[in-house]
Amino acid sequence: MTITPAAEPRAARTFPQDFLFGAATAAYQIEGAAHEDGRTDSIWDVFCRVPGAVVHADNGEVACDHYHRYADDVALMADLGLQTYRFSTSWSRVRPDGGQVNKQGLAFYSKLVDQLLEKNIKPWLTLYHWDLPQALEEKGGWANRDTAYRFAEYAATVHDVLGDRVDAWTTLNEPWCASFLSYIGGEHAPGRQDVPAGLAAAHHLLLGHGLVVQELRKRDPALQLGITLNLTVADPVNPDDAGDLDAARRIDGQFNRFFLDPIFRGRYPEDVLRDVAGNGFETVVQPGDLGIISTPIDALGVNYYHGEFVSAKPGLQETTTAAPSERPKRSPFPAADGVYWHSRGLPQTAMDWDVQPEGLTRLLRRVHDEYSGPAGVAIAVTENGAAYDDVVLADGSVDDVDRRSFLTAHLGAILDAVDDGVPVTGYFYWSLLDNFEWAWGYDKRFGIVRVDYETQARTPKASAIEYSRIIGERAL
Ligand code: IFM
Repeated sequence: MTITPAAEPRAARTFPQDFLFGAATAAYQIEGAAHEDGRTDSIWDVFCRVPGAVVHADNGEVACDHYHRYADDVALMADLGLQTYRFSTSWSRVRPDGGQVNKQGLAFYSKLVDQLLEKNIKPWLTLYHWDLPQALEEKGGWANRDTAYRFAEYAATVHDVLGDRVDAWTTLNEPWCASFLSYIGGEHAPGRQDVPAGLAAAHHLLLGHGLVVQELRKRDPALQLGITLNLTVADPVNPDDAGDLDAARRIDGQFNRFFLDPIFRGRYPEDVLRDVAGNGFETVVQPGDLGIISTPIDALGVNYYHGEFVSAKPGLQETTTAAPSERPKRSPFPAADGVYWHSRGLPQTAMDWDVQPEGLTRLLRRVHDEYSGPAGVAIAVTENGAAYDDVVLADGSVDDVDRRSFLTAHLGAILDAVDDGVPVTGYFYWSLLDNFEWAWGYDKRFGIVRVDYETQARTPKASAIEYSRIIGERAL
């Protein structure tokens, strides 16, 4: 008989002492009450009415009804042990049509923040998660420079009411999506397909970010101010092929450096400027803008879902950010024409996105080494999560094994980066609740908590229970 030695007990990997565990949502995706208490149309309300723009013609009119259920939702967060909650305020609720201040809208966020604080959950507020008032879009939207100034005005209004209780302020969520995907790709609201407009939108979003940082810093130097970017690792299929290397450079340029360079270095990357030449971008950037955009911040939010594996030669799959719309598609960035996505053969989520946790470690290391580290800026992973086709068992539970392993693998990837010296201060799973997944409507479920859209019942999935355990033990 052979005796096999007992397996070594695996040493638990612990998280740094002040590491914050949280979950994230966004106003339009969960609130509902889209036309209640003075709120008026945002670009998403209008986009959802365009035939074919959103799966099943879904919209955010009711969503998760969080506007009415926020107290129960906060109680649920507390039950799970969340230490922080990332949410966004809706511009159309706070200043409907981008105009007068709406006290009822502000009162909602004030009550939400009070509930969070009562439960000892740190509010992490995002000012813009894509829901521009439609009235401002009709004046040119983000392609109009004036929108950046209106954004600073709206931010000041939110700060007037919440500044005494909220420390963590994020200006923008994923400006890449709010500009290139929305104004060039046409896949997100406002659904425009106009290259110069998309480039101008990106610059004006960044300008708005800088103006808000300056305004809030002036009001309260102790605030923790930052921005959240959707960043990626772009790898060439064949690292010895010049065309593939250039494809990876262009994707890295549009997703990462187009936003990181102006914020941390006060300039746009030369190679990307060359890529987009001929679209009037040089006339959009005015003297002094880059100084405003590079106003020092305290926190960089990194949203990571998957990497890109790209080539100059046709691959197996198209970009999976494509919304299932009938409208003609075009690359959401002028310099990405002729870039092809290939499969790495990794497991995929219901979005057809690769599950690639090691990419997060590499990304965090790179961003820390080249940008946030030298600037002394902390990094938090402000979004990371996965949609799966969840199955509800007879007893109503959801044993979402894939999401559980996605979660633990990515938390492990963060610990790998921490071990390499990257000061990661927190993690927000996307998302707390199943919710309105933009052009995909309610078809894609990212939540650790299931939402039954008929009854609005909330059921923590196995991933929520696992996350709760990890938070309690502060270890994997
Ligand atoms: O649902 C979105 C979120 O609004 C922004 N980041 C990506 C998530 C998943 O697609």
